[in-house]
Amino acid sequence: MENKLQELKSKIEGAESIIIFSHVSPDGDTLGSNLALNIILDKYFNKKADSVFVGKLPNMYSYLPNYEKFIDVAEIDKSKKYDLAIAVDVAAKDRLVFGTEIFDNAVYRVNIDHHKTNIGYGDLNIIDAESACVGAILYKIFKEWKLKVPLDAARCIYTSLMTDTGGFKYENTTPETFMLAAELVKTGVSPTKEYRACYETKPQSMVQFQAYVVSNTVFYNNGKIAFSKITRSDMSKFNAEDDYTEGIVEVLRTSKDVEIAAILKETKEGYTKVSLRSKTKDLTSIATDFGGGGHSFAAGCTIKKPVAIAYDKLLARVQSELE
Ligand SMILES: [Mn+2]
Repeated sequence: MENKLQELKSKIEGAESIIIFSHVSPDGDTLGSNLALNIILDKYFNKKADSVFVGKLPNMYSYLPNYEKFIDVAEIDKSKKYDLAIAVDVAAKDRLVFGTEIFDNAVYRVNIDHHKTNIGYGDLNIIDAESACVGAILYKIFKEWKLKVPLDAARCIYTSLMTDTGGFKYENTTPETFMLAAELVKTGVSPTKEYRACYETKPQSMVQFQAYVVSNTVFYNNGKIAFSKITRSDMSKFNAEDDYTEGIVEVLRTSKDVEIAAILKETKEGYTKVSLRSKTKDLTSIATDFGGGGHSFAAGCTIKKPVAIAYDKLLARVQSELE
């Protein structure tokens, strides 16, 4: 690990141009990590990196410092050759979608992640599946480099930690999680402010949309399975943005007997984007069967079939897992 961090440091120092990638359908960890790293590169290495997102940037994280600096990867010239590309929280290279080419074109590629399904697609791979979030990996790296993490970067890392642990309650919540949270709060981060900014600023239509999706839940296998689907017409009825689905699958899991919950959302292309959550079963084999990936209790995939067909296929697969 020490060698890897030395390697990363020297690549940063030697790079004239740096790009930092977040994954498609960005969450709090990939965005928080991206901005935290950017702030550190600026402050301690005097490097102005391009922080990029793929697809659509959700509104719910707009309270993060420097959020307005995020660049849509589609606006970057595909032939541009960066000296250094760093992907944060990107479980598989295809999660960069149309950013993949720019990532591949870079002179040196770094993959910093905590998904156990990550195969190590970078020239340098810093993967710690034990880590609650990528923000926590970065914090360790910064400490290793003896850098004092400033408040704005600490806030970004706090969001990584808070969102990837579901507000300090998922299975990845460990003593280290709270120790890191304590350090960040000591730096000046306000848990109340960050929580409110992240989770209690939903548009009214989002609250109503989420309630609607939850009310459509169908339970199977004596309540062990909970499925709900979302079509594009449901979305347009509520003027729903793509991030309106954030957090719904966790609500399905709150039902007493539920072991596996899934939200199936129709994409613009007519495919089906699946979010899976579980209390006890490892979901990674289900997700990888459908070309996806993730963590044991939180995984996802996109099934290239219409929702109705994907629904039946996924239900059969989930039922077989519970047998
Ligand atoms: Mn993550």
